[in-house]
Amino acid sequence: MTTPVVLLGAGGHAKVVIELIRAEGAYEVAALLDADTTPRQVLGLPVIGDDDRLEELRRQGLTHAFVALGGNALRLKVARKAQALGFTLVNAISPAAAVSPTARLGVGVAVMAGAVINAEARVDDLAIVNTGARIDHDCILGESCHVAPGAALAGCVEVGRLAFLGVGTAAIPGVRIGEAATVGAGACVVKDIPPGVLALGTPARIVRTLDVREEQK
Ligand code: JB2
Repeated sequence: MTTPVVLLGAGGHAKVVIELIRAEGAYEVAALLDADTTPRQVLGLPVIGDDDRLEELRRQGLTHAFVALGGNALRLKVARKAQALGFTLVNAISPAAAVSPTARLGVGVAVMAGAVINAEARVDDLAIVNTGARIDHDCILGESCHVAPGAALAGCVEVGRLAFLGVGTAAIPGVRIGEAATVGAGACVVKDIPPGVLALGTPARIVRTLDVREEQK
């Protein structure tokens, strides 16, 4: 018996999440809600409206949701709305990911195929560990952060909430990446990155401070 789940978001990230949920088999996507309500299907599932329909779906008895939006701040905002309406956030963990039994995962977390999460790592609510990302022992991934495909974090790295590490980012043991910081694709982080900055290159250097309104992907 599978539990129906509402998916918030119907873009590229949602496609990946739908297939994760199908592969896991514990949940079944019952409906897609998206800001763009143009009638369409995503992987055979209809978009039935926008987030304003959440309340009605909750009244109809749906209890579980997943926020499949890549933007970190947006994912957090929409998740809070769903939780306030009484939805339980589920995780979407690929059966092809290797998650240590001693790792601790929050709720609303996405872990894509090929990702590795090692011993006693902590992955907070709404984090994305994308395809093939490697998170070594004792790392801490903050709320609604996103570690993009192929990133490699050595042991004890801390990623702040809402931070984004681009494709192929590397980080040496124990470095801390601040809240809402963005590390550009392919950068190598060898010392702490403060909150709210864009850092690029190898070794990663701060390029500028990010505007708080800049949406991170
Ligand atoms: O408030 C919202 C909202 N705002 C935009 N609520 C809901 N339910 N949906 C919202 N959207 C919708 O998010 C847009 O109408 C659009 O359909 C979708 C974003 O789609 P897109 O493909 O641009 O991005 P994504 O968030 O699905 O995926 C991004 O992040 C992933 C992690 C992309 O950068 C992907 O390439 C990446 N893998």
